[in-house]
Amino acid sequence: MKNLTTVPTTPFDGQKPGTSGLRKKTVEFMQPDYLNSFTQATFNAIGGLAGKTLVLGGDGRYFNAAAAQVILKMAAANGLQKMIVGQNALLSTPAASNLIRKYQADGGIILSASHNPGGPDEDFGMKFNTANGGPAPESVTERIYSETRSLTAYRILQSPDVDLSALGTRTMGDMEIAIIDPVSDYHALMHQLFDFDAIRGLIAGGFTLAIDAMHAVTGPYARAIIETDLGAPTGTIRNAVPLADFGGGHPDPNPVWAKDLMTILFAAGAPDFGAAMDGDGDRNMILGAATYVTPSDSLAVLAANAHLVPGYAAGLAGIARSMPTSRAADRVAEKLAIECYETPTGWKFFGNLLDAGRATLCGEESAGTGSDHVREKDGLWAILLWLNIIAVRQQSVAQIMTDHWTEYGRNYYSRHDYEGVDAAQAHAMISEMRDRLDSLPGTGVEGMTVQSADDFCYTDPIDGSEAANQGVRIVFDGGSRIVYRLSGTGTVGATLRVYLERYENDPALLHEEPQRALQSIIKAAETLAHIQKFTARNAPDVRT
Ligand code: VG1
Ligand code: CO
Repeated sequence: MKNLTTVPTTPFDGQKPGTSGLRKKTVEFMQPDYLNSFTQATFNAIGGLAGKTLVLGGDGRYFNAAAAQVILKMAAANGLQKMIVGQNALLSTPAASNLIRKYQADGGIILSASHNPGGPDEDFGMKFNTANGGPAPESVTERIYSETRSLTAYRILQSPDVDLSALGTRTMGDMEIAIIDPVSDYHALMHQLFDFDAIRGLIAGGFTLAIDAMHAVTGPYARAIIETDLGAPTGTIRNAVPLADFGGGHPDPNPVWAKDLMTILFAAGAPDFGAAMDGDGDRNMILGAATYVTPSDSLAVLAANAHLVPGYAAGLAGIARSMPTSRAADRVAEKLAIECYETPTGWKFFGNLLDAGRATLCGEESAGTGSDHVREKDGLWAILLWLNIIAVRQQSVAQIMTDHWTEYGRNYYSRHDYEGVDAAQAHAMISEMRDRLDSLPGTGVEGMTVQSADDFCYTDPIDGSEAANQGVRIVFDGGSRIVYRLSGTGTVGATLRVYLERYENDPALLHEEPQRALQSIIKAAETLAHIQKFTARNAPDVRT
């Protein structure tokens, strides 16, 4: 190939993918050869690119477009046959997953640091998805990391940038580049799952919505589907234009970062339904008028009602949730007499269960819900599933929640995050807890007795692979639970996540304020782990 260069390089430290790809400060990603080295390591780890097809796109954050050009030139130099790219290098994570599956690509590269803020002083990220459309499993990310440790050179084509703003087919060297509309294939997939006429009727009947795309990638998707197709008024989608810095916010759909939306939904004359999605479109927050639905409850409600929706009318094969996610979904699975799987944090652990047809719905407490329609969590899908269920049940979000808790009881739930704390201290806290696990069962804390204490170790039921040290969990008599784990997506210091849960089925106690309902669990979490001492904080930064 003409103009092909092989550039010598030396390994960069710390190119180890975390919970969801490699996530670093943007300046770190932009230093000479950094992106190139990680890209070459990824290509090497999957056995080269000759004759293959990949999908490429990102969430539109700062450096997205420039990084896409580098990856194209490197893919061409590495012998890729075809790259399917979203117009302007944009693709939501679930849309990328769909494209990989639909066009039987060999995998895909998603440029995103998801819910982390973007911009020159913020975060950038890169994820590799495999041919099933899902995040690379640990066996693959380990291979990528090991390639980064021994890399001596990368290959790149000296070529002008490709204009990614116009749809159509181009070539670069011997590689074909198909520039496609990022929305249309995803939009078609949604039509296969949902009753659009029913949702259209709901909206035409006066049901009002406010959807916050948080200046991230889902704006164009939500506009095409919810405004143009389903008939919601223009302006229903807020912050709908993707911006390189997400307007200066964290594109994280929770009550703290989507505060403006919360205010609207909790004000007089609030819309009937509210939702927000994250940077790369895989997370969702669901709200009703004066109602916040915790992600764990959302999974349970969706599982209990999915049969009302065409795509799931045949019922669910099983449910899967990440370990720290509340056990509300387990109660639904029990009633449906289907399996409920408990996996480590991170969507990659759902892939085998979905591929094997063992689970239909999956969810995480961090605002991720999805199904076997793709191999990623999917924010807009979750919104449409809620809307379809509401259209059938003709009830408000608040009424659906009350009915659910009356039937199943309520798993009060909250996550407390201590962000950017001293990493050594955070690790010391976890390791001290680990050392004491064996001595905890039978002891009393804040009036409760510890029933079991362990560090979650997962054995994949399909391929037998193991993932150890996935979070310290303390379970009390009566089913209350505390989980401690360190984030694998942060880029500064360490982030400690403390997950708190208590089950309640007294009909008179189903509408408490969650922080109050969890008071003794919150105290027990401090008593057991000395969070204040290790984090040097007297309160969490974020409570969701
Ligand atoms: C967080 C969430 C986890 C989610 C991951 C990626 O990971 O807790 O549930 O799968 O982000 O989501 P961690 O390791 O920081 O707790 V996303 O939307 O950033 O791709
Ligand atoms: Co995300």
